[in-house]
Amino acid sequence: PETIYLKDYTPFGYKIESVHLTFRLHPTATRVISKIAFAPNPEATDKRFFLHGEELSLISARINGETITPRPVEGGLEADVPEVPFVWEAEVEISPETNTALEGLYMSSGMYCTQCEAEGFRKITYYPDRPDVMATFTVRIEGDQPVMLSNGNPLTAGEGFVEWHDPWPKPSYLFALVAGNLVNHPDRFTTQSGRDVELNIWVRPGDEGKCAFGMQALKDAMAWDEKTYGREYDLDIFNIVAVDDFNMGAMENKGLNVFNSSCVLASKETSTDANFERIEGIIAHEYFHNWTGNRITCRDWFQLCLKEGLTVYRDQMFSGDMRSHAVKRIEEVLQLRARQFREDNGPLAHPVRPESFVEINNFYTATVYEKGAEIIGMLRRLVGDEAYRKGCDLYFERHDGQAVTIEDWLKAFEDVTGRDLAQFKQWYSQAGTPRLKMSEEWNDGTLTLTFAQSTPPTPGQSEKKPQVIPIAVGLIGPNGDEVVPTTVLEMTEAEQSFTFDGLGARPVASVLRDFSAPVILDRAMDDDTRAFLLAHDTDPFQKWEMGRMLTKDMLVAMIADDAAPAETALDAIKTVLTDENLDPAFRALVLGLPSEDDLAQTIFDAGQTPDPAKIHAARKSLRHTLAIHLSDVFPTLGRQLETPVFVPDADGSGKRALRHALLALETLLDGGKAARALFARADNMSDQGASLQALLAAGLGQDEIKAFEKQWENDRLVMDKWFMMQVSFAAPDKAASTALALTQHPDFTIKNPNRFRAVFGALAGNHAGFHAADGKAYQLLATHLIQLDKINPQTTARMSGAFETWKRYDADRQGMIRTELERILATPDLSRDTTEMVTRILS
Ligand code: BAL
Ligand code: ZN
Repeated sequence: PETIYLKDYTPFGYKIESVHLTFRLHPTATRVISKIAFAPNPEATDKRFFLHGEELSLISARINGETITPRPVEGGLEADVPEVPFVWEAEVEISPETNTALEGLYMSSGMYCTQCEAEGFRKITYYPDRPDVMATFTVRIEGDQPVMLSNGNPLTAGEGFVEWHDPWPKPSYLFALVAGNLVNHPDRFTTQSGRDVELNIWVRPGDEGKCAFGMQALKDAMAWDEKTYGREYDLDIFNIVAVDDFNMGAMENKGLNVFNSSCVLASKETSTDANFERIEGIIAHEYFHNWTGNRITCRDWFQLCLKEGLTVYRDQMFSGDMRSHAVKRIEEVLQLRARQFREDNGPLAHPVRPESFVEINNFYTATVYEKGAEIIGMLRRLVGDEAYRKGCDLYFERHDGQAVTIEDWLKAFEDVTGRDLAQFKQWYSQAGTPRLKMSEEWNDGTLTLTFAQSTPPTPGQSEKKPQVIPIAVGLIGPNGDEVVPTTVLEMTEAEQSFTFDGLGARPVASVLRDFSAPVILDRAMDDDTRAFLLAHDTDPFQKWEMGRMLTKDMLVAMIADDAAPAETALDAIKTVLTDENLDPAFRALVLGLPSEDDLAQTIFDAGQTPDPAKIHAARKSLRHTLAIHLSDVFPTLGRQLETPVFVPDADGSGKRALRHALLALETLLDGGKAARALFARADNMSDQGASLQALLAAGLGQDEIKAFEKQWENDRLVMDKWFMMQVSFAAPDKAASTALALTQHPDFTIKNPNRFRAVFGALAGNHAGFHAADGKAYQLLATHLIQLDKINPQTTARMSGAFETWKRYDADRQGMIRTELERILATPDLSRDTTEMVTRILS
């Protein structure tokens, strides 16, 4: 397959004044009639008239009313066109019902829907399907579906047809169409300038009762963007639709956001606290794209982080404002380390702005999204809050209606601050996680902190340059008081020292507060110092980090030489756990142990080969020790944390998170008594799910699993949890057989991405089970990836990332994984998506 390079970018030879589309809906023979007004683009030198098109049957084509015969070429067609403005018309036929890739126009549970980002529009009609071609769209939908939606505002409607007009120029990837038997949950929002906006969440009949939470999140997000960024909504209507079969979480199509139903439908009976939090964040994320992505879009797909990193950063800040910044930041770092650091450490490492790709769908990654968001956070830290807002304002003012680049984004901040951001820009081009080695020196009232930065080689980048690293530091005196509040040290050299003088007694430095940069800090520190910071640090992230380091070191020692858990660490955790001044959500995070995958990476980074079985056993043993160590506080704490009425807010979810963490430990000691009792009386999915998971994690819960299935057999989203939990909590030697048995269940289908991920995402996430020595899990996943590739290449490629860490493990496991990867690669007609991913993983 062809590789596309950032350096080869050239503008399209034609601009589009307007697009008219007519859809005559039919499950296997939808007609799409396009009428597009083109004009030569004076800024372009390449005048080749090439339109993308895939899996289309061309019925007819005309230029200025004259029938023509375009030349079919790889990926589309070419035609000879006038050197003056002209009108292109085409009629094509497509088959939504047989489109299982879920890109372009497809059907999900009898409903027509679209997914065009990144390059799905070319499966709908012939078009310059690239983000730098922006146009206004008018769409007519003809069909007998009760509800037929597209982007923009409704224009007219009549018997068997509707028309929509979107006045805002947009690229084709933001096009959307939905038609089906849908019901709406309506509401309204008045913008700060007084525009009255109709809001709807559209769902399948029966799901109406699961929309209220999402609607509130939408209104909160709309108000937040006005207040925080001065950004207002710009159409008369905003529609959200829930779709069962969807590759991504959701999609920000202009005025018509399409959501994976798992990311919008919420009710206390069916959704956990984590679901509620995620739904709130994703609704906000898609809404925020209206400005960061839609009004200002990307020049080309290499600039994906321009909209995604920024929009993730915006949704993170929104969630922090809605809930707790401290808790949210810890959750963000957990995710970043689990997904992005893992990616950055292996064969799939790539810059936040990649320089080449084969299939752009393979670059919707944690690096582009989450590391992209970290870059925005660092920029803000470096320029300050006020300049950040001014820079954003200038960016919106300067580039509204344009398709732009990272350079344009950074230039706004250079112009506002007078700073040179050339070195900072390396964060976009240099892959890999920087290591920051710190040493300290105390001399007569002066503390000197010396940092050395280095970034390991990544594919295609052997040499790395020093980056700009904002290091937030505070100092804590020996009595536990903060003697120097947070200050941001700006590191720009390979090695650099910073001094703090005029200090009375030697303080303890709290370094990388709020996780001020996405780096790995390497700092020698004993358990007592960590316990001291865990008790006294004013920075919640660092406070948590100290607990995390204590437990991680304890686990690594247990794995390496069967060491007994350290009392200092156990006591320090217990002190935090019982500190009523601390937020229960925070305490729950301190109680959470590093994942087995995280431990495997840590052991590998230390130059050893991780043994998945040993890691699993050590973690299990520590959980048991912790349970005993904390058993005397279970009853009191349990009572304090009761939430008689379920409210999915920060307070309620925090209390439940801690109660559930304690329950999981208690279940290791009481034979499942407390968990069964909670399962029996639970009136919400958080309690029901957590009690079931506690039982499964203790090797119990078989009756409850059956009861759960009976209760929820008709709810697809809850059944996804049922599939997932059994695989996630299966014992290492049973994970593959459990997954295999579940694929035989009548409700298992590989066509639904949520269901496939429920089983195989869980298998890949069950570290000891996935890496069981017999290699059965590797084989099972590979076999299903080969099957899925024929149906849905995008999800197949994404899931193949389960193998990205293969070089961490011993020769036997590496050999077995290599065999499976080569088996996938040898599959005839393997998709471009999967071919690229597996090739990169193997390289
Ligand atoms: N643009 C793809 C889905 C999302 O990031 O919002
Ligand atoms: Zn996004």
